[in-house]
Amino acid sequence: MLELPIDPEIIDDDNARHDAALTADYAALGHQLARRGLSIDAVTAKVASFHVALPSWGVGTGGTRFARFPGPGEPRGIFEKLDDCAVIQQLGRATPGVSLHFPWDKADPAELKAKAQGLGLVFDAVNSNTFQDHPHDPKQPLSYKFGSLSHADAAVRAQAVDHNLETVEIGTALGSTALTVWIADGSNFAGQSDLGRAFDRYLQSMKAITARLPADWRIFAEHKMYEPAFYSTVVQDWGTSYLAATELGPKAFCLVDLGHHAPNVNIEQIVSRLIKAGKLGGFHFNDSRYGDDDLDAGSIDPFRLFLVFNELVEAEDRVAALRPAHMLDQSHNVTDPIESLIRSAGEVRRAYAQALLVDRAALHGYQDDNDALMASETLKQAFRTDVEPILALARLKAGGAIDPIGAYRASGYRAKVAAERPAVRGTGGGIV
Ligand SMILES: [Mn+2]
Repeated sequence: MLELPIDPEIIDDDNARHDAALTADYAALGHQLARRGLSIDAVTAKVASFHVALPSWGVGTGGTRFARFPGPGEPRGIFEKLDDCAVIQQLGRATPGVSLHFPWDKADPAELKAKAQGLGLVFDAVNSNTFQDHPHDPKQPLSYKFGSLSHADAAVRAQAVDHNLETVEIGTALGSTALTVWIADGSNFAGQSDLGRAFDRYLQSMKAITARLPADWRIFAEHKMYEPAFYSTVVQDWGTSYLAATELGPKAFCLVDLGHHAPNVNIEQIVSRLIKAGKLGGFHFNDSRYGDDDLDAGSIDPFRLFLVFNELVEAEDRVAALRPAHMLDQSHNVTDPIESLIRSAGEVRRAYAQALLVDRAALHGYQDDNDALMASETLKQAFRTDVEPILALARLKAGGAIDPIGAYRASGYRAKVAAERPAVRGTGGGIV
């Protein structure tokens, strides 16, 4: 039986206040889309079936290199993190999956599974962690200070490989079918590391992991341009990620974290290339202004998010094998993480809904006629459409809230958990 964290009456009461306005707005948008030859109900059905996984580490307050300012009622362990994830899912209905991170989220898999089931949650891709030391993990006594899967010392590499295999083993017990690997390996000084040999060692380690993956599993290589290494990073861009995924074979794919590129890089073109190569594994959605800022999805540049989804929708019906994993990867410093994650999941769905509105036949015609202005205008027409009634109705029909952040605030959940969860030092969290 489901035991959801928010009293359904609170959601019903809040929905009742917005219901008439939503009905009117949905009808008006329906008329507008019908004039453009689109069925609003068909778009709503597609949006309702679109899910994006929550990062377990996202429900705690993150931090910067300088400080972390904890918020009230932070989850003290994975079971409380799952409670918070269930709030996000109950209100927004876009996030039934949770992506766990090990060893941060280590617990008895049977208990984790039972807890998730009781909250109506499932487990998405699992993440390994060899980017920090784990002094309390007897299986990881060696330091990752100078790398993990590409470390010069074979013993450290073996430890990192074993940690990834253990993560897969736990994930298998939880029902996950994908492993995301991000390594912090790299160098801070020219000459510190042999660029070629470091990559060869990474490939060798990833081959050892991939060879032991269960039949139905995929492995995602996540690239990131810099940080914590500032001179060179072993898996620094999509080209290196693609090289690795190609060499590792059919189970290996590239994961695109929107924040892991140089400013102004054309990420939607990278997405297009990876689709073409059959190597797009999934996404970590977030937003950034300068680097790996891990801001809420769509909060700085919603147009870029839309353009990424434009590529996905363009390929949706054309590429049968395309099934990217959608995950959020954010760090929250000045907002309630539950509110930020509700909003981000909504923004990702918004970008998808807008991309579904693009008149593709018209767009292709303008492209073929070299009509740059009208091609651009075709995209802009879809992006300018306020699809909020579609998002709200998809939430409502699935049992969620028309105004999820308003309902969350009305529920008093944060104050309740602040009383139940006294602050502790050093809760697991991070930026990945
Ligand atoms: Mn990431």
